[in-house]
Amino acid sequence: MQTKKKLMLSAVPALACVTALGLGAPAAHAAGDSGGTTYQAKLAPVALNTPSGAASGSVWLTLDGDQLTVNEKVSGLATNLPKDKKTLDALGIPTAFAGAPFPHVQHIHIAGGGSCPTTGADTNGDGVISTVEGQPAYGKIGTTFSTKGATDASTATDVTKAPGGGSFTYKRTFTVNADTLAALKNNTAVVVVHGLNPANAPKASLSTPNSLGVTLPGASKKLALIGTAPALCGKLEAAQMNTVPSGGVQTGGGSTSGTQDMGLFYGAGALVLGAGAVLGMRRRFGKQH
Ligand SMILES: [Cu+2]
Repeated sequence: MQTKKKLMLSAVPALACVTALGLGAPAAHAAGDSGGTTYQAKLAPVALNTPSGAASGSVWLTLDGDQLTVNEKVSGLATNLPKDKKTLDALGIPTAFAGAPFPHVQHIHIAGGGSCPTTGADTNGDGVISTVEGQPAYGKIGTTFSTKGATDASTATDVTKAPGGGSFTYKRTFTVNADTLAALKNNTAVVVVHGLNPANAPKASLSTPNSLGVTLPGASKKLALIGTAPALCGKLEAAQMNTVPSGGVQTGGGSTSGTQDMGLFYGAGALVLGAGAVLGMRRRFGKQH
C-alpha cells in the first residue's frame, strides 16, 4: 500500500513544475480547441485550524463554456481516521469508519467576501474557525468537488463521495452551475478543503460538535468539528495562461488517486491496514489520549 501511494504521488512534482510556465505558449493547445479560461488557487492553511506549513495544495480550473475541469493536489492533511473505539466515539465517528482514509469534503465557496478567514473569524473565541464562522470570508457552497455524482451543494457533506487521505490528487470535469460560474467571473470564488488533522488541530475541535449539524450514518452523536472545519483555503484567480498542467485534461470523468482505498472501505465495510499504517496512525493520534 505504501509503495503504491508513493508511486502515485511521484507524479505530482511533474505536475507542479508546469506552473512555472515560462513556456506558456507552446503548451496552449493542451486546453483544447477553444482554449478555456484558467483559474488557479494556492491552498494555504486556515488560521487557527491548521498550523502554518503543515499542509498545502494547488487547484487549477479550466473553464470551457460550462464545462469545468478541476486539477487539484493537496498534501499534509489528516491521513486516516482513528481506530480505537473510545476516540471514535468521542469524535462522533462510527466504528465502521475506524482507520479509514480521513474524508476531506471540498468546495468552491461563493458569494462571500472572496477571501479566506483570518483569526478574527473565530467569533465564539474557542480557538477554531468553524465552517460557519468562515462564511463571511468565503461565502456559501457553490460547487462540491465530489468524486462521483452531483457536484452542487447536495453532496457538500457526503463523505462517501469525498476524496480522502493526507495527500491526494483530484481531477474531474463536470458542468458547472450558474452561481459558481458567476463567482468565478466576478472574482469571489474560493476553494475550501475541510477536515482537520486531529494530531495538530485546536483542542476545541475534538470536543465541539461541527457547525453544520452533520451526523455520520451510524454515529450516536454529531461529528466533532475536526470533521468539517476548514483546513485549507485559497482564492481562485484567473491565470494568465490557457492551459492546465500536462497530464491534466486527457482523462475524462472523476478520478482521484488516493481514494481507491476509501472506495474499498466504504464498499466492503472493512479496511485492512498494513501493520506499518496502523503504527503510523497510532503515533499520529497518540496526542489525543
Ligand atoms: Cu466548503
